[in-house]
Amino acid sequence: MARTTLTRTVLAAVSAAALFALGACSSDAGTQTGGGGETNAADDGVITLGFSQVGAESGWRAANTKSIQDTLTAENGFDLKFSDAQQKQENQIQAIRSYIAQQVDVIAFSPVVETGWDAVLQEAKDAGIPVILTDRAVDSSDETLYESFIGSDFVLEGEMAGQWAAEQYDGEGYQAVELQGTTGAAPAIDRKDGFESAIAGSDIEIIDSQTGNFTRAEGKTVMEGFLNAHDDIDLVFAHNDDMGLGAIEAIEAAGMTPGEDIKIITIDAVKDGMQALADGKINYIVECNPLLGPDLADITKKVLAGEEVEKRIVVKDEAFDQAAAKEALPTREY
Ligand code: GYE
Repeated sequence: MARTTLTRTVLAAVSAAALFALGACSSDAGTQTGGGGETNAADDGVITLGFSQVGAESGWRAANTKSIQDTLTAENGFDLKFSDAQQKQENQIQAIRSYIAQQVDVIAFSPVVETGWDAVLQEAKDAGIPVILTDRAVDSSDETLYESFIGSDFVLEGEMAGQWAAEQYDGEGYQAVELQGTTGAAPAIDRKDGFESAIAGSDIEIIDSQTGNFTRAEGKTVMEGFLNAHDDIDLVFAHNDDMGLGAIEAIEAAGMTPGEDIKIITIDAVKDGMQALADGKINYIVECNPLLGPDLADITKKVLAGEEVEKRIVVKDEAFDQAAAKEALPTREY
């Protein structure tokens, strides 16, 4: 996995600046050349990047936004335009169209859902503006619509969660409920698939599964519904920490002990989740690393310098049980 180093950043900035000096006409927000091919940053070497974020739905998202805003700074040669889509695809499409109209140098975004992007990505391509996907994938047959996709392997995350569940609980006849992420989002689709395939050989059975939209509030409400509808829930698989934290509140309100009466497995490993794991309220967390800013900065500079970039950059994730969470917590970055 490529990580930005100071030397590489400086080199990329220098080569990008040389390229701009050769080819670009002047404009405040950067100028396209070549009628649909290359894009150059402005003469001053500042890279204008338009970023359309999913929303502010979770602790993971907050850490991801911070990483992007802390990395794509003026000191690092960026003019970051940032917008929050509040988990709505139409807002993201609007933001991308506005970045195209502003002739930014690069557009980056984390697609709220997988499908429905071809038209707007084609518009960016026609305008000669490269697009970089971060965090979530698009489902498109045309891979030329984006330069690179940086993010975790969500199927693997679901598998890691399911494998641990099967190792720990197979043979107990556990009844599980699943709190899914946002309907149609890559991490919701992939984590569900990964978990299901990993528990397939065990006697763990998923008796109910609904979306909690990756938020703590909806995780709590959906868990309340599960507890009302089912007498015997042994295990919760939540597609992120926040929904698991919402489920903890619902379980406690129902007079049960999370982590004991009902076991909980989540994904993300952000601070609040790790604290609940260390406190014994969650049983296992698969990490999803949100610190994508440095990779985004690195890839952006390479793309603008005309360098080859990898189409897919997979971010590596770990997993934590309760003992590992206690050990890791004091030095966690997010
Ligand atoms: O797991 C969740 C967030 O796309 C990987 O989105 C991301 C997910 C993350 O809301 O907490």
